[in-house]
Amino acid sequence: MPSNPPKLQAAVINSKRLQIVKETFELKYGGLPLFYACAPGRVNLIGEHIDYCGYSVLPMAIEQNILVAISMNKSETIQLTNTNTAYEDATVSCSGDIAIDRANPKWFYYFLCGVKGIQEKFGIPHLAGMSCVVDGNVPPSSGLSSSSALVCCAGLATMEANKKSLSKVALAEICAKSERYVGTEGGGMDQSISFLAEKGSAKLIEFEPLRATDVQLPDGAVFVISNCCVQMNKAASSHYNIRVVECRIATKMLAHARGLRSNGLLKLAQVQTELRASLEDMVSLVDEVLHPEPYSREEICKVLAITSEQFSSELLSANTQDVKHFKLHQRAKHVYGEAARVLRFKGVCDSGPAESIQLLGDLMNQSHASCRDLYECSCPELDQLVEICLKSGAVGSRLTGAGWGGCAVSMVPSDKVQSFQRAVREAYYLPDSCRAAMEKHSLFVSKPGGGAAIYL
Ligand code: ADP
Ligand code: NG1
Repeated sequence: MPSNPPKLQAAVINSKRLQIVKETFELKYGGLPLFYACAPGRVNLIGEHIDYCGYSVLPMAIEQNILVAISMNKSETIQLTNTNTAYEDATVSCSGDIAIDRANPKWFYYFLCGVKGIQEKFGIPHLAGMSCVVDGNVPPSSGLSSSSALVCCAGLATMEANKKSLSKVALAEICAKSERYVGTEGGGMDQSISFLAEKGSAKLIEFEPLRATDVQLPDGAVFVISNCCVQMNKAASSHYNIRVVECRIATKMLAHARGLRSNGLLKLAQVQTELRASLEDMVSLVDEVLHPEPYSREEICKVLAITSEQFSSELLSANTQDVKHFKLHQRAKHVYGEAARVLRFKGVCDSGPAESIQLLGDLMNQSHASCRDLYECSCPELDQLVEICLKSGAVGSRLTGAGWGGCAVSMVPSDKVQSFQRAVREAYYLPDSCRAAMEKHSLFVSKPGGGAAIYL
């Protein structure tokens, strides 16, 4: 039976935070909110940059979340104010189609993505007006999915305000699709875990069809998140979409080399399915078919027998039109290898051998090396932080989320957590005044949290 997001008592929200949101709401709109929507960020334990290739990932929700206080209004507008004054107020008409300008990403466009997803799902021409206060404590642009938590919160709030009902799976799929309106062609991991998370358990998230399966993490170790303090705003750069596009082109090239009709194939997982091959076979196929030197457009068009115009319109995104070279071998090799590591990680958690912690740590370390060397989505600060985490007692450490900045996640034996945090603080944060100022919110233990909910 598909389940809907729970409706809980607002009293369970941290009282100081609830008070601030309530007071901001009263001050701004002159009344009390009718309900709250809350959606968590996440940390991905393993399975990076493979969701948009069709492969399973293994995240858990974190305690940090986006909380929105809402009441309906009769002004046919969505009014948004943020407890963090760095995010400016916005008022947007909701009596027609919601418009999102991807060329100029603003914070409230993420909120509008969630609104638009619900509008489209139910074909609602005149949405209920909403007055909202947004409050978030997920570090932004740090690989912990602050943007998706905001999209999911908005989707949930819009559903409730317009008296609609949807399962958590449907909400996750709608929000994954609608976040793409800001321009990043994400895979759906973040919105899925934000809705489907359950306290106490990490999840294996599988796609098409979307499902979440509990993964019991081993006793005796905890996951510690550390932020390298370099932010990477995905919508304002093209790093992310370049990788999506490289994987799409690699899909076409592998399908072509194996004589598959490649028309409907856009994801690396689809090539594996068509060939009925193992992930290990796919890694060998990449080595056999694709060369490590970057491919030019001309070479790709020649192999695939397509025009440059077809290449631009069918394979590239709006913000990758000027890219000249594509590293297909390295990207595809990472994807197939990482997909195999996710399955091994789940297998170790399920069978729980005595040496689980070391095995999981090894897989995390291999994942980081692959992200750094093949997928090139790390950065010097993140690599330095991962090294420090390993020297400070972690059995495994890797970048988490999109990368190019943001957070590392480390697996640390429970009895070493305090000495680990002390050592990382001394080696990474204290020597730099900017990092030292951010340390309080940048280095913390994370346990699997619950999913998005409405609070009354
Ligand atoms: P992430 O990995 O955190 O999802 P993104 O770069 O994709 O990183 O998204 C970060 C963007 O999400 C921010 O630039 C901002 O527009 C929006 N955002 C995140 N947290 C908040 C918040 N508390 N309030 C308003 N907008 C937020
Ligand atoms: P973050 O780190 O939250 O920006 C992004 C994508 C995910 C996934 C990871 C990399 C979005 C909304 N999120 O997450 O789908 O591809 O990168 O594994 O695009």
